[in-house]
Amino acid sequence: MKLKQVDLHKIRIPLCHHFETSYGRWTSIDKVIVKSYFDEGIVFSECVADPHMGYTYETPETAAFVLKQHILPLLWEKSISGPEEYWRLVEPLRGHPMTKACLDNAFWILKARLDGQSLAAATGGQRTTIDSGGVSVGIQDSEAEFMEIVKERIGRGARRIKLKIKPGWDRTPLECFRKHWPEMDLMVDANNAYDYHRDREFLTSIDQYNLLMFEQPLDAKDIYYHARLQEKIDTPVCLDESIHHPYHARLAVEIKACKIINIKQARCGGLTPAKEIHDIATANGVDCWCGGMIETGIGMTVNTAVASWPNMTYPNAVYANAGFLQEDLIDPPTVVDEKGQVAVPSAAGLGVEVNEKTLDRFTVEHKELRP
Ligand code: OSB
Ligand code: MG
Repeated sequence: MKLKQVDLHKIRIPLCHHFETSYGRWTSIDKVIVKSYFDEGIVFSECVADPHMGYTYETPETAAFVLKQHILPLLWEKSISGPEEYWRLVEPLRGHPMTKACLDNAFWILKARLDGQSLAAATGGQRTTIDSGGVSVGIQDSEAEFMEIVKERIGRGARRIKLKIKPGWDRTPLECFRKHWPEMDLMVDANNAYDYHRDREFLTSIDQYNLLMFEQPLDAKDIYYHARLQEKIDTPVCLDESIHHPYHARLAVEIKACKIINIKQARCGGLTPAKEIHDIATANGVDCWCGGMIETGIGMTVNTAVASWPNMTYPNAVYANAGFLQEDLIDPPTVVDEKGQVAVPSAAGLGVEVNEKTLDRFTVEHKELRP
């Protein structure tokens, strides 16, 4: 496989409704869609880093820079056997997993297409449908707005609800939710907003809410204090931001920092390292599920392949973008059926088409990179 050209489409797609986490509010998504021209054909992939610098230090701008200056110079005019060789070439470059992921995934998509396999099958997937967990419920301005949005989600068939929380917006939504839905599957994601010492009272009182998991309560740099917390609570701690390399997964399982890992292939560097993390978790009795970054259907379809892997035990952040993004870029769109499931694409390669006219309409900046 040889790369001849890479086009970077910086896109902005408005959201139908704002989305807020502990580190920022979105009214649109800003991503880089990567169009890779190989000798063997064209592949689309997505860099899911967002501009906030709150989830990670990577942004669409750093992705464009690192691809041009550091990653592509290692690849131009080289014959590369596939994703594993790509990963060996870029792994020594420090950091920037979301940027590395867009080409790791491009190599996987191309390999799957050339082998006549779906991306799911090519990466070890074993399911034809996956459980959709729906979009998470962001931080709201009031209890009334919170109730309205939760009722709407449940009305549309959500089977589990994921709430974004932060200090000052935690007991309010949790108590409100549990008063109305005492039994429903519920989980929370703090996006590292709590401090083990400062917030110990809230953190150690979490079991009373009967949650499926408490996702990334503490700092993104931390694994140790998550282990101290997990020791004190029955609610499974789920790590997201802390796990961005297989090394972190090994460390986390060894010191029992979590019972669950949210596998976001992009946060880990792409499908190659994500698969390694999945296998480390499986071997150590740690459950997984597939999270998302509010991406377009291109990134989300790669996530659908991840969600088809054997140890993905909870509903995944794979859902219909219709009604959430003003428009999506793929055809056919992702659809959730009446059982709350999404079909894993079975066609060779990514398994969906990218609508290039729509891509061009939402492109705010376009760069062509060549050797
Ligand atoms: O931490 O999981 C996260 C969205 C953007 C950035 C980070 C996260 C999220 C989500 C959304 O939680 C997951 C979803 O699409 O429901
Ligand atoms: Mg998270």
